[in-house]
Amino acid sequence: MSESTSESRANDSARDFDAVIVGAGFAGLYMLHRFRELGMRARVLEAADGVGGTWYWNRYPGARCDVESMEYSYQFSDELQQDWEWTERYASQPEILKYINHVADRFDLRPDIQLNTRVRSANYDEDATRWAIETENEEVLNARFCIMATGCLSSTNLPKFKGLDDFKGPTYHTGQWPHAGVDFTGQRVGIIGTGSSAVQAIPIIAEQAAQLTVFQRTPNYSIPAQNGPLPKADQQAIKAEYRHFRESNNEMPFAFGSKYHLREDSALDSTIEERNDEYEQRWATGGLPFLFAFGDLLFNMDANKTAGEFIRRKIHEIVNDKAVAEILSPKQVVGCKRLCADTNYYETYNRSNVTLIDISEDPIECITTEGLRAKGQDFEFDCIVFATGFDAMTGALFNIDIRGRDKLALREKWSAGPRTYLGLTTAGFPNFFTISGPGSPSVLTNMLPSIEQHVDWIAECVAYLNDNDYAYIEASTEAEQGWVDHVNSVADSTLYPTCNSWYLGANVPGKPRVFMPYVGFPPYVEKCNEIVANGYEGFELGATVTG
Ligand code: FAD
Ligand code: N01
Repeated sequence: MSESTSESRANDSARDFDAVIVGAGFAGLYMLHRFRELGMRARVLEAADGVGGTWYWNRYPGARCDVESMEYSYQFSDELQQDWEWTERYASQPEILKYINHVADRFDLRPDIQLNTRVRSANYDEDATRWAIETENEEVLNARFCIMATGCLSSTNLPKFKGLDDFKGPTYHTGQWPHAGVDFTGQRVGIIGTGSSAVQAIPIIAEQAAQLTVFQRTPNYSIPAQNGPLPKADQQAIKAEYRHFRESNNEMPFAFGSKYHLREDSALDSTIEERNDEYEQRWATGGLPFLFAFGDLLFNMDANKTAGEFIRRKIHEIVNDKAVAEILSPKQVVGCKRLCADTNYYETYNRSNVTLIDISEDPIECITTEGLRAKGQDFEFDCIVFATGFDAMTGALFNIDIRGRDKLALREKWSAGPRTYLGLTTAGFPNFFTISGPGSPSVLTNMLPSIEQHVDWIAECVAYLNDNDYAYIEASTEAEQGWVDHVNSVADSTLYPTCNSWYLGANVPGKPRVFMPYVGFPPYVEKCNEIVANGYEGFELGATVTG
């Protein structure tokens, strides 16, 4: 055998894996850990130069989670959850990033994580029943399983504003924030967008900047987070019964908040006074459990209107200028766009250095060398912040040229909207899994338990294939069609599809209007388990070719 052949064989085996996992956020790290436990050889490929995913990229001022830290954390390891100490009710981005790095070290994951590696394509070879995953560094890795842990909110949406490149100052996207941070002191800053990222960033930028101008297309409902230090005693009390606490949260519709009362009655069955008392209490408690105030807020338009009226009244109480308060007052269904949780968001509009520009009727005309032009007026800035969100749920997947059987491209298959079975698999793509993919509860839940549930399901499925000598698993077209119909019909029974949200792809021009996540975490988990109990109902299991 020539030296070069043996060398290339050695390289081949170095590039042969049981699984390639794309993405080193919460999902990719835990998936790697589970493959290791199965005694399988897995490699994580990550575009960034560090682990953390969302929490690596989104370093804008004020970035933090709005699911409480004792809940927005892994539960797979009791030692980990007992050891780790959170400092605030809602953890900040630096603290979450520190936690993820701790997990990577604690479970010795780094040797199997390849950073600075963006995946360009993934092609299924039917004869070999293997995936070839190609990176932008021209490297090809082969694997039996291809797992996309690429994130629901990882592909940034930068609208194609005319003259985008003309601006002479720096521009920043909240989802790709410079690691060194940005000092806005004395600067004239323009910010576009008023979603969750902007709602967190605006109060802090306003404290630094000489002048902050906010361009708002659609106002969002925001509830005060009521963040603060997490008392040690509270943390200890949860740790003393962590398993029970996790179990109760996993029974909640959004996989969090079991310590807050989830009312089941209709908002319309209470008197106006009772209702307002309830909303007042929820406002004082803070954050997303506001939506637990009544059982029908996301199902009954009249019930939802009562919550909308309450929040609008609050905005008018907080914001001194009536005209500004009116512009900030959303008209859509509460919760239909993701509810925000803030610290001093509405209060910030009382500052003399903050100006709100309503662009709901007049879109931004163009970016100019000095700033931007909107409503026939030229605005001058030292820098511009784009808080314009993400091409959610499908964006990161479509950035990769993924091809299954017969070279079918995922982009083509999903051109009219994503089609999955359980949000985990898609017909025509054997041994290909998406963690928190479209058609799963994902972004409608506390994503940590959703991610762990997906990873555990995939790991158990892989173990089942191994134990029973199956070469591959693939969703059937019929099962997939049934699931897509079910996802749509559940969504249509709610108020979610009534406004232009990123859940529907409405924030990205040209994206098909399809409600992508699945509403209902506990029934979903039951369904996943039932499918397994029925011998992977709805899947085709391919037998191994022996010899
Ligand atoms: P990500 O963390 O998005 O990781 C995906 C990784 O894949 C990224 O590192 C990316 O670089 C990598 N990747 C993508 N494409 C490629 C490619 N082609 N090649 C190589 N690598 C690639 N959820 C909650 O439940 N509660 C919260 O409070 C909350 N707050 C959030 C705040 C912000 C600012 C944002 C943006 C999201 C928030 N989320 C929250 C959702 C959050 O995305 C998830 O909770 C979770 O972090 C997702 O983890 P993940 O591993 O699935 O994906
Ligand atoms: O993005 P968004 P985000 N011209 O899509 C506007 C999670 N998250 O980064 O509403 C002008 O919500 C757009 O306007 P409109 C959370 O799941 C969580 O803020 O489309 N404006 C909107 O105001 C969240 O939902 C936290 O009319 C344009 C804004 O940009 C998700 O990530 C924190 C425009 C984008 O808002 C995304 O949040 C941060 C245009 N052409 C993020 N295009 C927590 O607190 C878009 N906009 C946990």
